[in-house]
Amino acid sequence: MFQNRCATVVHMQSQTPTPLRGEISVPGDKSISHRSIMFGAIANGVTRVKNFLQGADCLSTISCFQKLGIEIENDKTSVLIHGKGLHGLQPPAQTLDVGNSGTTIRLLSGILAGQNFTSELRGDASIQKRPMERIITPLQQMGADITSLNENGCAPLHIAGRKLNGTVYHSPVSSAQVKSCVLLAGLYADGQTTVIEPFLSRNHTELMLQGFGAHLSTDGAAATIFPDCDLQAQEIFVPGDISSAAFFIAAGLIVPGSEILLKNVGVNPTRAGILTVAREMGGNITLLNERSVSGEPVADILVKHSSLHGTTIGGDMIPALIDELPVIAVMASVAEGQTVIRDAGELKVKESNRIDTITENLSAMGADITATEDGMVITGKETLHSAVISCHNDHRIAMSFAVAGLTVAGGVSLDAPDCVTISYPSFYTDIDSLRRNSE
Ligand code: SPQ
Repeated sequence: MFQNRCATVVHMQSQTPTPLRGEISVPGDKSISHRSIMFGAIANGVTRVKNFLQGADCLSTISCFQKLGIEIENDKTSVLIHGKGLHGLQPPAQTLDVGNSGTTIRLLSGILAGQNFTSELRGDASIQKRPMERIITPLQQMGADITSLNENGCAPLHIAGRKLNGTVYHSPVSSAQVKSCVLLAGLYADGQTTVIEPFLSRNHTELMLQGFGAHLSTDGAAATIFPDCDLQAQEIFVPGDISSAAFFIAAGLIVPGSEILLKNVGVNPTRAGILTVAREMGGNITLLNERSVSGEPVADILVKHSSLHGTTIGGDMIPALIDELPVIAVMASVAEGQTVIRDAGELKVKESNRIDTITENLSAMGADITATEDGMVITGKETLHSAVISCHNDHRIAMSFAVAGLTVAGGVSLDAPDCVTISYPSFYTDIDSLRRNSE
């Protein structure tokens, strides 16, 4: 059984792994949940959000906007945001605490840069190491007064809001957080603002802002926003998070005898790279009941245990699966042959340096993995072995290695199992329910 209250997650009793069988609905999408609060707060009227992710990161976003004078009611089945329009935020009485959430600090900075008041943003130990010059540079190009209060250029941030000017920004990284920060600042600028990325990153901001009535156009990896449009409140149903579904896609593929139906998962092509890669590796994955919900493509995903083989992942595929690379690495470590992951240097600046934390932990489990400057090379083995996993308080590392543990006799021990609450509070319960169906 899984035990999520203590520092161990143990796959016990039998020497053969227990299959995962049955259906689950993973929680709401984290990226869309954050954006629903932010855009609802600066829209006119009451935005109602269903299937909102009640994870720690999204609760940090709610708390920041409450401190900015927005009334938000969260009864866990729906969230009501009493929006006050583009110019309705109030000066916060205290520092805004984003916790562990990169999305909150980067997108919120874009909004705060154009206000007529000053604010400060801080976060936890991980946030204080994540790069902020990637948003400071374009915001300063727009005339913003934003500075890092940390000698390493990271949070805390100090923002003295003021009128901004429109710009054309060529981002050196494909990052939805940078793009969204600049587009949100563009709402408060004189003239239009364009962001151009090397490769298109997740496009929830563009789709949702258009849904809220913003004047925004896109052309490939470029997005342009026109200022001073009025946003109008929306009814939003948040689809299941494909980044959370990814753990069960991987588990379903690599644990013998498994068959899992994942209901109501967002399959936006800018997020769904794991489906392409898993199929390229020989994964048996079927999309059922494909439909559109609140402007986002959604499907049920049927996954069956499969014999996987290695593949190469890089270039424009990376932004569409950046958060899934830890669990893809786990899949690769038990696939036949070699998997090469390149162009993924962004992994180094997530909640942990994920190139290092994946390599450290897969090596501890006996995998054949070599870290490279921008990725890793993994040669699959028939089996891994039990190990103690250093999560580095990174939710995606914890869940990826919980999945790796499902394939080995004796399972794995996680040193920080509770960090999954950042994005998937019911993760262990969902694994338990699928394993119980095999008993
Ligand atoms: O919000 P945070 O902490 O940055 O979360 C992560 C994650 O693994 O959950 C990254 F560590 O997701 C990011 C993602 O990597 C969420 C996100 C978004 O909602 O816009 C975009 C991606 O980051 P980036 O820097 O590539 O834009």
